[in-house]
Amino acid sequence: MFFSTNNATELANALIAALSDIIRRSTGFTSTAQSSLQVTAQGDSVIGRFLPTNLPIWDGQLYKFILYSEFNSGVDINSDGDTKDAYVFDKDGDEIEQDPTTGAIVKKEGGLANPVWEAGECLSNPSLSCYRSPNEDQSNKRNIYTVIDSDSNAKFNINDQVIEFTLLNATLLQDYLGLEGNSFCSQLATTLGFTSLTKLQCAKLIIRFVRGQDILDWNGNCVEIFADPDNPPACRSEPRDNILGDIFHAQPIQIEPSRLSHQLRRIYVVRLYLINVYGHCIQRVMPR
Ligand SMILES: [Ca+2]
Ligand SMILES: [Ca+2]
Ligand SMILES: [Ca+2]
Ligand SMILES: [Ca+2]
Repeated sequence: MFFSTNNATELANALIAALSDIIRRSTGFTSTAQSSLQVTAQGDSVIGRFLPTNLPIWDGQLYKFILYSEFNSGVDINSDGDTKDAYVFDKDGDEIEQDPTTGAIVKKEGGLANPVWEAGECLSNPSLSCYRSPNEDQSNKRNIYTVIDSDSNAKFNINDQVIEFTLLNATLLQDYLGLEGNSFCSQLATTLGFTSLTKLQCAKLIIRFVRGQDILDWNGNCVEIFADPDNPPACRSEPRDNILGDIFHAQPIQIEPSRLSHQLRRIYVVRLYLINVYGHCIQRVMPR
């Protein structure tokens, strides 16, 4: 984008046009996880995107679409004389693209794209078969892992243990949540109507939030008093409507199962770095 200006008014208009273009582009931000291996084989495509809003956390989505490679099929789909092109299709088999104005992922022929799945929806909507509960005592719980300095050498390396990011491990996790030397826990206590919270209680509330519970009652359906910080009412332990948050600072990585491994064939892993919130790497495993 280039603007030529001769006076103050034209310069002001040019700046407004440039900033408007930035805003328009930012509403359509996507990051796509595709490696060269996936492009040369017919497989899947995972696309993360977010929508900036005036809410505390921006709404993020993680879509799975179908990646189709001319190279793999040997068919020159677009009849341009080579078999080097790749396409992304939705669940209906329609080619998709991103609307340059709204940022929405749409069918090229028109209408919204129909993804194979969208991870945020799978984590929020109990009526879907892909649903995973934010409550760790449920059989269909989300599997979230992090790493602690288990050998206490003040470094994170291959010797440290992966542990589940659960209330059960709150005592081990609390020192990794950055709760000391700041007013976060006292602010959280005030927000929730408590006079104070212990560090462990504060850590447990964060763990519940990260797992996807509506601890802050963002959907506003609470009528019960939140009397005991260790026992939130159902209206605060239910899944949030928007669990993923923005994916701007995350790097979705798609790891396909080995074609030789029957046991792993039903499993794929999507890894999200929630470094914009807590500075910790969190992994999630969901069934295909
Ligand atoms: Ca072609
Ligand atoms: Ca081509
Ligand atoms: Ca260590
Ligand atoms: Ca609620």
